[in-house]
Amino acid sequence: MFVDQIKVYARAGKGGDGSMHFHRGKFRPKGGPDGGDGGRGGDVILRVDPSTNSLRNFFFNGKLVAEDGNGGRDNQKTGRSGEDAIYRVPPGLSISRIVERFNEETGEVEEVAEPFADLTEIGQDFVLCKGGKGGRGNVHFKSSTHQAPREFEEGTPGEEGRFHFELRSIADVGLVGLPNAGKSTLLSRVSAARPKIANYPFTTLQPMVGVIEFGNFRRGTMADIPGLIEGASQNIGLGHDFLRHIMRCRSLIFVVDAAGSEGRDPVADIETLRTEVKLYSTELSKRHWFIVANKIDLPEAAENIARLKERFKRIKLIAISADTGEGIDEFKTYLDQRIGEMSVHGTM
Ligand SMILES: Nc1nc2c(ncn2[C@@H]2O[C@H](COP(=O)(O)OP(=O)(O)OP(=O)(O)O)[C@@H](O)[C@H]2O)c(=O)[nH]1
Ligand SMILES: [Mg+2]
Repeated sequence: MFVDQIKVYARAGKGGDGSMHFHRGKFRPKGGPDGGDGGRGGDVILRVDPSTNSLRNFFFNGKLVAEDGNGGRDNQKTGRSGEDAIYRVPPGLSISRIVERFNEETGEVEEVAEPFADLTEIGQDFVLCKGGKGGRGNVHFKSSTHQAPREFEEGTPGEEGRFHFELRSIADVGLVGLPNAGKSTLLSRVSAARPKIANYPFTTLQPMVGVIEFGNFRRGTMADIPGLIEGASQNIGLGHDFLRHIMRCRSLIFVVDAAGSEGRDPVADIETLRTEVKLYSTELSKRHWFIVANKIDLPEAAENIARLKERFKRIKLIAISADTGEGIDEFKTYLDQRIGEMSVHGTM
């Protein structure tokens, strides 16, 4: 299951109370105050980590709680601090705080989601809820006229709240294909992105997103994703990592080497890719997709394209050469139109 939005409750640790204590030595039964301070409460921290790519860790419980600080101790010792609770979240997490607000028109209290933070920077630590401060012990309340203070402070509560987590998509379209199909070449052809291109499999190991300008201020985003191989849905060839990136694309382009280089069969290639996507997630397999038949500059392509059209009759197919630029105008026109429809309907 792919969880891309969820409500959570988070509470940071309470600060420990200050201590009320008087020193008791062997020969000084009534010593001065020596109650130490309480320790601070732990923070609830979100750590942006690209190796996680869903919110499913939060799904079963939905509670993010950090440890309370310990109370102060005698001999002016500070209580132990509560431990921070660190949760790993995927990049692109958008957080709103759920607050209650009085609606003057309806006269009712209603819940609204206020934008709170967008976490995009990899490795970033974001304090969602700050831990409470430890209270001061009675040693701090001593003065020349007040030798035996019984005052101490309580620790302050940690911040708490309810939040809405939502995982934003990384791109309008994602390029899905076997290694060497020409995905990176296509991205570099239509955007300013400069992914590495080479004649060996798994050249691309991290997704890269490029912006495509369609003119008239219209633009779209396209993600180049590492190649999938047979068995990807069982994590062969790092398949799970790559499929998780594909999950974050609103629609998919299946890129195939139409020339069938190295003895490949483009029809079988698309079938393999569709199978892997479906095995990984039925939701993903229902997303809008179309085929880009690449490498039409090579003579073997024509016959294969006829076979592809025959096998995938109802699927849009655009034939291109990412290398020479042939067919790229048609590709961009179609993509512009699809992305436009997507923003109207919310989905393709
Ligand atoms: N003849 C021809 N070669 C192409 C075309 N597009 C890409 N290639 C070549 O195919 C090889 C693979 O291209 P890439 O763009 O790196 O392929 P990729 O799909 O990104 O591969 P991975 O990152 O390994 O998944 C390179 O040698 C490209 O020059 C094309 O339209 N025609
Ligand atoms: Mg590549």
